[in-house]
Amino acid sequence: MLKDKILVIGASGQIGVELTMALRKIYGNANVVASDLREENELLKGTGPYVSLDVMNKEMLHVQVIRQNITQIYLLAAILSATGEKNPNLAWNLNMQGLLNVLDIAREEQVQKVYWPSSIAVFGPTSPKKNCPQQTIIEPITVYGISKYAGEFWCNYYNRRFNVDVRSLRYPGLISYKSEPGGGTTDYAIDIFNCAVESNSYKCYLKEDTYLPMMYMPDAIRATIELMEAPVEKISVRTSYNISAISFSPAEIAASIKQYVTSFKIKYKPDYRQTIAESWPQSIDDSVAENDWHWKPEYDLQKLTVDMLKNIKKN
Ligand code: VAH
Repeated sequence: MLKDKILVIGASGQIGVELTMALRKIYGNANVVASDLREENELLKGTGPYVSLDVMNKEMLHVQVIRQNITQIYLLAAILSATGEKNPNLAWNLNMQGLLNVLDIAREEQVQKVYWPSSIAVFGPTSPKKNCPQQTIIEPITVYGISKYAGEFWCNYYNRRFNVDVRSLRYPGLISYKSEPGGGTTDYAIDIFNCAVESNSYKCYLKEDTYLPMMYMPDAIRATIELMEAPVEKISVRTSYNISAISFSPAEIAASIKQYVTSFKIKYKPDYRQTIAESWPQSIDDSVAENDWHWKPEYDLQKLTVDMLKNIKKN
C-alpha cells in the first residue's frame, strides 16, 4: 500500500494555508508538500516541505508528482470572481489549464485522489435564488463561474472515462482570519471584521440587503476532508457537491458585529461586485452532500462573529 503523500497546489492562498495545516495534522508534516507560485506563507514556514510551483508549467508539475511519489493532489490555485472580471483571459487560462494539467497527470501517474474546488459562483441569474438545488438551470455570468462550471464537467469526464477519483465542493463565500482573502466578491465578509477591529467602521461595496451563502473556514476545511475521506461508493456527484452553512446580508453581519463592537459603523457604496453578487443564489440546498457523506455545518453567524473578533484582536 503506497504511503499517502499529498501535494497542495496554491498552498499560500486563503484556503490553501489552512487546508495544508489540517492535512499535515492528519498525514504528518513531511507527507504534505505545500506549493505555490508565491513565497511560502508565514504560518507554513518550518511546518513541512515547500516547493515553488507554477500549475501552468505541466512538465515541472509532472516532475514533482513523480519525484515526490504524490498519491493525492489538492488544486486550490485559481483566480476568483472579482479579480477574474478584470483579467478574463488570465482567469480562464489559469482556472482551466491548471485543472487540465492536474487531471492529465493524475490519469497518467494513477494519482489516487484529486481535490478541486468549485463554487456557488457557477450559478447565475436564472438559477433559483433560495435553496438552490444540486441540479438546476446553471448559466454563470462571470469568467470565474464559467471556468468553474466547465471544470466540473472535466472532473466528471476524467472520472467516467479514466476512473480518476477527483472530488469537488461548490464552496460558498469563505470567511477566515489566518490568511488573506483571494480577490472574491464575498471578501467583504472578511474585510468588515478587520475594519471593525482597526477603525470601528467599514465601507461596504455591496448593498445592505445582498444575501449570499457563506461559511466559516473551519467548516469548509472539515467538509473538504470529510469529502476526501468518504468511501468512494458514497460519492454520487462527480461534477461538484453543493454545500452550505449560513446565508446573511451585510446589514446582518454588521448587526452581529455591533453586539461586540458597539460603536461600529457601516456605510454602503456598491461597486461592480454588486452585479456579480446579485447573479448568485441567496441560499443553497446541500441535501445531496448530507445524504451521501453526512455533511453538517457547525458555525452559525453568531459563533463565527465571536471567533473572528477574538482572533483578529489577538493577532
Ligand atoms: C468569490 N470567494 O467571491 C469566492 C467564492 C462564492 C464566491 O467562490 O469569488
